[in-house]
Amino acid sequence: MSRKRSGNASEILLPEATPNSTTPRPRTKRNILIFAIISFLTIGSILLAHTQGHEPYTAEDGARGGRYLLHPEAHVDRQATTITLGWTVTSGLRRPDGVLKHVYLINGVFPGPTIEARSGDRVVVKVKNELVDEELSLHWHGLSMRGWNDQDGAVGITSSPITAGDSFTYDFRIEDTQHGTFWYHAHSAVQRADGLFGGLVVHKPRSRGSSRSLPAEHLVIVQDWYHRTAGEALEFYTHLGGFGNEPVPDSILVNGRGAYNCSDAVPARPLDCEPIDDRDATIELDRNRENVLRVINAGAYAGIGLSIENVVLKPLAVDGGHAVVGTAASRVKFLHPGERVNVLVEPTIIGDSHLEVTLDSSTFNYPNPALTPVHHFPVLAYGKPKQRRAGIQKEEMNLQALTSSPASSNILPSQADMTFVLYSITQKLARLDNVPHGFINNTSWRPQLSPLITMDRALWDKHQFVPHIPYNESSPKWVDLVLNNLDEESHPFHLHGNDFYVLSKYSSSWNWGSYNPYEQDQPPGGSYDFESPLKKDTVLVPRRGYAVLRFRADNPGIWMLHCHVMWHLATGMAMAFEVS
Ligand SMILES: *[C@@H]1O[C@H](CO)[C@@H](O)[C@H](O)[C@H]1NC(C)=O
Ligand SMILES: *[C@@H]1O[C@H](CO)[C@@H](O)[C@H](O)[C@H]1NC(C)=O
Ligand SMILES: *[C@@H]1O[C@H](CO)[C@@H](O)[C@H](O)[C@H]1NC(C)=O
Ligand SMILES: *[C@@H]1O[C@H](CO)[C@@H](O)[C@H](O)[C@H]1NC(C)=O
Ligand SMILES: [Cu+2]
Repeated sequence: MSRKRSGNASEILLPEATPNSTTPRPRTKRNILIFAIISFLTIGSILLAHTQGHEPYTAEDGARGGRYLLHPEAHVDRQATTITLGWTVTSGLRRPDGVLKHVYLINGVFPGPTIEARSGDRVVVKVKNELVDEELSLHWHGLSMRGWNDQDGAVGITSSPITAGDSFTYDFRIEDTQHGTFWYHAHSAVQRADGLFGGLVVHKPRSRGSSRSLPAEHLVIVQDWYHRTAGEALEFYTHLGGFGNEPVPDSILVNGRGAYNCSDAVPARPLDCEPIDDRDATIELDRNRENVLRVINAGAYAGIGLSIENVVLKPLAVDGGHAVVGTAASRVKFLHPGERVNVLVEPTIIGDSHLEVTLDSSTFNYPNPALTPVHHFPVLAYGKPKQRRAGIQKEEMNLQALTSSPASSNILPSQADMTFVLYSITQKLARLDNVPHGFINNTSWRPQLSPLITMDRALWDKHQFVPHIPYNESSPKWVDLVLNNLDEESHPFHLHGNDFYVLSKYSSSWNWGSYNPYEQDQPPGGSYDFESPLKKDTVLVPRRGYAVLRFRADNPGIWMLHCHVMWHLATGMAMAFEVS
């Protein structure tokens, strides 16, 4: 490993054999490149200044086109360390897909810098809020935050937002047992949907002397994208004519970049749009190695499907690195907001190709003529082809039907110690001015002024639904959540601070499909899966149905459970559990 200082990282990002590196670059591209290099060096020096002599184990790849090549080699063989970062949050006008929009920037980049770490690292991020009149808070999605509940970033639950002009230093340790694809994002207002997020990859340490070969790892952050601000989109959902119909996105971004066809704009909503005619590769496959994509759905609303022309994708792991069984398929779908999947690209014999990203438009409640729900992103391959073309493969892989690798569930007891039955629904009630609100057990969440962890339970207001789970260090409780969904649409629910096993999922075609184990002898979805339940932190709870989630309440704190659709979270589909 010849990588000594952050400046060298740029070399890693520019593989020597980039296929079209001999073709002259058009002026705009060169300017972008120069800008990119300058930003890279600037950020690099900021990082250096903050690392107190440590090598900064981060990839500031945001500045290098759409490619987020990861660096497992810089993390898997080293000791755990402290990663110290300094971030300044601002907002600015950008054209992620050609359409001008105000987006959030961290150290000048959108999406925010990628954090790469290994299990056991301590992460210290000093965040300076330089937004005008806007508070913010960051959440570390999927990390257990064991012992660091107050760093979880959930405004109103665990954290006070950082007010404009102020700074806050997040400080937490990644557990030795955690590795996988994570991300961080704003957990304040609706800022996540305007780009206040970034990737967080925790590499699994390689045992001493191990020669386990490392794949080329590519971070692929996929999201739906709105040309209006998230605030305006929320207004549309709650008041302006949308009235209960979730705003339908306009575009698709991968790693913060897209290419909107300006002639798709509709007269009703004119856009400041400049065609993007020259795009760098989103992914550069290395033909000499295995290639793994770490895919995150960082979007606000839509599920996403993925394919790469001429290759098949084999799911390896979901969410926080939990291994899955899945055959390779030409297309994988659908990954919902908050979910992650690692896929192996087989084979890599291809020449130049493209990544096709599809939005799950089946959930859209009205047509958006401005949206083309399928976008293509350039994929290049370099190096001598070694791998053979794979045999006949499945056409499509349903990510929602994956199962875990066997033996992952040996520790599951046949019965939980506690069972919570929950009902979630979106309603427009006259007493709430017919504005859609999300409810869980008749409670619509709203952040309280002070975070719950700082207040006596008696002072929590009526918007807080927070069942208590007694914590006993020597015998923590196994808890079942029977999460019923009374809506016509599915909701991707995320539990902070805990992974859970998905014991059952069910959707009814004729009734509400609910399950209450206290009233029904048999679950309508059949018996629970104890053999190979998926372990996750974000799960799609099917429409008119339910999911049964089992977790071990061994992590004291107040942990939020909420729908990860931005519009549903913002209108109250959230609650929490107090483990104490
Ligand atoms: C953009 O859309 C127009 C109208 O549908 C079409 O004619 C044109 O080919 C598209 N441009 C690109 C670059 O796809
Ligand atoms: C939620 O509401 C249902 C129905 O009223 C009730 O059976 C259940 O116990 C409630 N759950 C909790 C955790 O209070
Ligand atoms: C739900 O909550 C509202 C107000 O908080 C209350 O008026 C209503 O009676 C509750 N409904 C049920 C079924 O508990
Ligand atoms: C905690 O669990 C242990 C082991 O089951 C038990 O002996 C002990 O009494 C429990 N403590 C409390 C406070 O309940
Ligand atoms: Cu939802």
